[in-house]
Amino acid sequence: MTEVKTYPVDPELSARAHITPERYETLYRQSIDEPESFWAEQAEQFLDWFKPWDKVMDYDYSKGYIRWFEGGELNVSYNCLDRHLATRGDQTAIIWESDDPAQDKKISYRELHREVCKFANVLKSQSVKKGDRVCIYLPMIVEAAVVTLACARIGAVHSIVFGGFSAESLRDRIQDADCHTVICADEGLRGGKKIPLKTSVDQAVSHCPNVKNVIVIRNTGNDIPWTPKRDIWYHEAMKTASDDCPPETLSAEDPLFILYTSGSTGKPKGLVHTTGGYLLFAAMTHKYVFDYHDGDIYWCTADIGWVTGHSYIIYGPLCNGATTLMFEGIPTYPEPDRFWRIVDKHQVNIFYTAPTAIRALMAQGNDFVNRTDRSSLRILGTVGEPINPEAWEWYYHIVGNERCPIMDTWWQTETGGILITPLPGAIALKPGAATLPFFGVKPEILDNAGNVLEGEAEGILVLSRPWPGQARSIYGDHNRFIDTYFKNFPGYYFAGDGARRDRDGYYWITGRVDDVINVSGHRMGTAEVESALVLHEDVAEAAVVGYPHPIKGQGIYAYVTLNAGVEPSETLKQELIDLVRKEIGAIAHPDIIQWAPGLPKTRSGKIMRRILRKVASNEIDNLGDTSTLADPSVIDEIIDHRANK
Ligand code: 6R9
Repeated sequence: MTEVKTYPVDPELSARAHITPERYETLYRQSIDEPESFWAEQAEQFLDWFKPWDKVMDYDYSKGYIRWFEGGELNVSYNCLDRHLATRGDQTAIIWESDDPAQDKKISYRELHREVCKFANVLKSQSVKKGDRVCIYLPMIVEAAVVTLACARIGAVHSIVFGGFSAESLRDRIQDADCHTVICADEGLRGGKKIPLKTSVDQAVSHCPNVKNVIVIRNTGNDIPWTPKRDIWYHEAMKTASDDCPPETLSAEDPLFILYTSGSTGKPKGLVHTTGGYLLFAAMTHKYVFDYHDGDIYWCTADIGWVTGHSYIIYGPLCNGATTLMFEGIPTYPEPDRFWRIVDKHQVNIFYTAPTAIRALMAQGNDFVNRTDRSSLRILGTVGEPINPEAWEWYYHIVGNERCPIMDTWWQTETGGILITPLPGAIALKPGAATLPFFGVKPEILDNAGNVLEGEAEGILVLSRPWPGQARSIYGDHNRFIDTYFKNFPGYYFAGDGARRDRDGYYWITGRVDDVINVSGHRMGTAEVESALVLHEDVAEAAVVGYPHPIKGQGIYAYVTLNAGVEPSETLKQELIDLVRKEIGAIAHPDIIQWAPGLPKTRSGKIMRRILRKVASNEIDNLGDTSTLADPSVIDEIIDHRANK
């Protein structure tokens, strides 16, 4: 391994940072040695409780049993809104930047509080009660934050579905969580293109007899189909709603939201996050990882449909009383300087985005960056996938002018918040490394047999302690929760990622060790894409793997075996791509389809994906052990016709 460059902590930044190197050492040690007192102190410092907890934490991983602050009572929307009114009622809570660069708006804490209270009353008037699930299918508009916080205010459990998912995916998620209420917009707007959200909701809901209400936000104002009685205009309902809505008292372990994510097998799983621990962890990581100070303008470019949007656009920043920027559009519209123009326009200090966006913008050349100022920036962040050192260096030198440290934050939907990350004033950086664990987080590296590896090592990343933001279950299937995360390596949370620890104890995430791929930072189960492909009547079998893609990180490579007698054609390829778009959404469309008369299988009939991955990556010199193949000739045919030569 060649020596990598280290970027030391900037002393000036450290001098004003919440966490210095010494403080990191002390607090980290306390968080591991005396977790109960550590987390009790944090919970008192970060949150307002209606009633204190009886017990800080309790867990038994063999049962997937995790509890934090049991007996404690609080309300998330109270913590994100009401308690700020006295001191920062007029401060901007959300800066909204439209897809159209000519439009933006600012909403203060007082205004946001009022809107949330009103919409909470609208939900109540539609008989939505504590514990009911509400599906949210919205673009990046201010109302998305309003309705999310309104659910939290009355204790309804939100299930936000990314607006890029198809009607079929939406239907599955509405059904799985048994939502009776759906909130959507007429249309979304991204890069000047309209996204027909209401039409998708109509299609989805036609298979969901339990859905009683669809609340529609007027966004683009275009005509949309309407089902009287079931459909309600948001603006009309809000007109008459009272703005007086006391927050519901919730237990720390009451569910706050469900969020679906992909696994290596089966359908997407609805991870359940609860109230007290989640909010504490989101707020605390937001403050320390980004060294957030009062008055900072903070921008996370994620979509609220992903966990990053939940924790780091809405809950973490608002709980800390921050000004959080919400952007409706895309980085390249109208031009690839859009991010940096927004940074200048709103004087953004903290900027958090995904490696795929950085790579896409890097490919457009430096001029788009250099023609902007960006001097307001102080801290940069990335999330979603490993960042390659070239992209890291570009982000650091070109975007940040060598002034802004980069927080490469490793975490997951399941973890609720950031687990492995640098801290701006405390931890020296190495391009491509997620560096060190956050407080209370204890990573270990295991070999395949589950033995703990010490010192410099590479293997499977697991966590040996619970942390407050950890998911508590999979909605409706607690056994799957246990099987997925706690069975393979008893006593640990199994994250599904591999990692290497270097001699400084730094963690380098090496990517998924299961059949999950990461396309532009979007997590996808290869099994889901395969299930969509085999729905086509001409397809006998399909195997999907990831391959290295210069912008997306990983691209989707599908090997497809057609039924006997079916001729491959470009038209058929397009039909298959359209089918995946329809079943899952555009984010899952295969980049490459290779017709494969046969797939490499073991004698027991298991597809040998390891080999397919190598062929897709054009690593054909070292296919590894092929002795268990039932029919070795299949490989030659697949290699001859591979797409990436
Ligand atoms: C927050 C989020 C989780 C998966 C995770 C890992 C990958 C996320 C990363 C990273 C390397 C980072 N991942 N951050 N890999 N370095 N800084 O992305 O959640 O959508 O659930 O994806 O993303 O593979 O397991 P989610």
